[in-house]
Amino acid sequence: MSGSSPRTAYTTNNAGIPVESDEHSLTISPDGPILLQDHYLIEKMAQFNRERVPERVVHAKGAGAYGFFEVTDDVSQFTKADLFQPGKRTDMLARFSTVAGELGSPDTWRDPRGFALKFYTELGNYDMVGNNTPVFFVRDPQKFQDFIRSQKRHPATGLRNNDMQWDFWTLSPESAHMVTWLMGDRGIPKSYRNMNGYSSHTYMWVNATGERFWVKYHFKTDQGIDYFTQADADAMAGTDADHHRRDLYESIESGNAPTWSLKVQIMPFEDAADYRFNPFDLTKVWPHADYPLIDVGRMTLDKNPDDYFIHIEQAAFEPSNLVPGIGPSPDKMLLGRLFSYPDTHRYRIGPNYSQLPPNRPRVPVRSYAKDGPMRYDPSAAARPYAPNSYGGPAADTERFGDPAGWAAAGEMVREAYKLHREDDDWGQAGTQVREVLDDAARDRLVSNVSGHLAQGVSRPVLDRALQYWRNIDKVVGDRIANKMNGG
Ligand code: HDE
Repeated sequence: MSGSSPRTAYTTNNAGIPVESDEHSLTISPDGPILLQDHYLIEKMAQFNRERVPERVVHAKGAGAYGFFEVTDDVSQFTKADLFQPGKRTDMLARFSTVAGELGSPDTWRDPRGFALKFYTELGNYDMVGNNTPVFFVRDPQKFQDFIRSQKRHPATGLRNNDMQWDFWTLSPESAHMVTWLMGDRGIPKSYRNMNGYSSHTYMWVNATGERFWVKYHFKTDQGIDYFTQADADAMAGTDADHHRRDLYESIESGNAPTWSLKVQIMPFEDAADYRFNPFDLTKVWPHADYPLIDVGRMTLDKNPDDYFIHIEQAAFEPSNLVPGIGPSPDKMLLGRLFSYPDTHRYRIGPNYSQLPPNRPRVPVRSYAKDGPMRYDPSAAARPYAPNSYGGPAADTERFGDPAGWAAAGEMVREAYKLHREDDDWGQAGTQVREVLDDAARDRLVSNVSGHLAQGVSRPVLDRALQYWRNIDKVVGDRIANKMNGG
C-alpha cells in the first residue's frame, strides 16, 4: 500500500472514523474467535436490525417524485391561497400508492390508488391527499378502520379474502359507487402516469375578501387514462411487482416528465344547504352539469428522489396541512383524517418527522415545538413558551385569524348525515354503469366482478352481492349472476 496515493473516499463508521476493513471481522488469529471489541462489526449488525420503520398501515406500497405546480388560470376570485395565485409556481412532492397491499405487494393488484401531493408554499406546506377516484367507500370515519380490515388479511389464515371484502361492502350500501369504480377499469391503472387524481372530499376555498366557496379538485392526467385488464394485471404482478414504480422512475429519468392538469368544481357557499343531495357526502360526486370544471394549473413531476427511503418512505402527507385560503368542510371523513395522519406519522416516523427533507417546509418554522427524539432544528423561540417578552413568535391574528369554518349548532348525536336527503346509495353507481361506461367497459366490469366473486365468496354473502349489483343496475346484476352460474 505504501507509495499509493491516499484513498480519499475511505470507509468510515457512523462517527466518521476510518474503518480497518470492509470485509474481515476482528479475531484472535485468522481462524480464531470474533472479539466483542469489534465495535464496527457490532455497529453494522445493530444498524441493520434497525433499518425498517413500520410500513404505512394503508397505502404501504407506492412511488413518488418531486416537481412543481404552475398556475395557468386566474382563480383568485375564489381563493387567496398562495400557490393558486396567477403566475405562481410552487415546488411539490407527489406520492402514488395502492391501498391494501403491503410494502412488497404487486403494483398491479386491483385497488384504489393514492394520489398524495405536498406543495411547499410560501405560507407553509399544503397537502392535498387524494385518490384516483372522486368518491370513497364509506362516509363516516367510524367505519374506515373496519373497512380497511375487511380488505386486508383474514386473521386466521393470514390470506387476502374476497368473502371479507364482499361481506363488508354488501352490508354497507354506501360503498356501491366506489366499488363500481374499483371493479371497473380505474381499479388497475396502466401506470401512475395514466390515472387522474381527485380530492374526493369537498374542501373550502376563501378569497381575499373572506368570501367562502366549496371546492372539489380534479387532477386530469395529460398522459391519457389507460388501464390493465385483469388478466394482463395478473401476468404483470408475476413478472414485475414494481411495474408502476419502475415506470414512473424511468419516465422521469428519461426526461419524459408526466403532467396533470388541475381543474376544480366550485360551489357557492350558500348552495350547499339546498343542494339536492349532501354535497359533503364522500360517496357522491357533483354532476359537472351542476358545477362545471374550471381550469387552474398544471402539475409536473420532473425529479426523482435520490434516496427512496429518505424522501418517499419517510414522506408524511397530512390533510390537516391547510394553508390560508383553503379549509376543511363538514365532510366527516375529512374531519376524521385531520387527526389520523399526523398521529400515524408520530408513531411511524417519530415526533420530529416534519424536520425530515421531504416534510420540511421551505419557509422559516416559528413554532414552539422543541426537543423529542432526533430533533435537530433549534426551536425558533428564544423562550419555549408563549406569550413571552423576549421576542418569541406571536400569532398574527389580524392576517391569519380566519379559521375557514362554518356555523354549526344542535344536540350531540350519533346519526347519519341529516343533509343526506338522497336516501339511495345506488343512483350514482347506476348512472356510472349506464351512462359513463361503454359496452366494452361494461363487459370488463361484469367479468371482473364475477371473477372476483368466484374466488371464495360463499352464500349468504354471494346472494347479497348479486342483489347489490342488481340494485346498482338490474341488467348488469343479472349478467353477473348469469356468469356466476356458468352462463
Ligand atoms: Fe387515508 N390514511 N384515511 N384516505 N390515505 C393514510 O396515513 C385515513 C382516506 C390516503 O402517500 C394513513 O400516512 C382515515 C380517503 C392516501 O403517504 C392513515 C380515513 C382518502 C394515503 C390514513 C382515510 C385517503 C393515505 C396511513 C377515513 C382519499 C397515503 C399512512 C376517515 C381522499 C399517503 C398514512 C402517502 C394514508 C387515515 C380515508 C387517501 C392511516 C382515518 C377518503 C393517498 O393515517
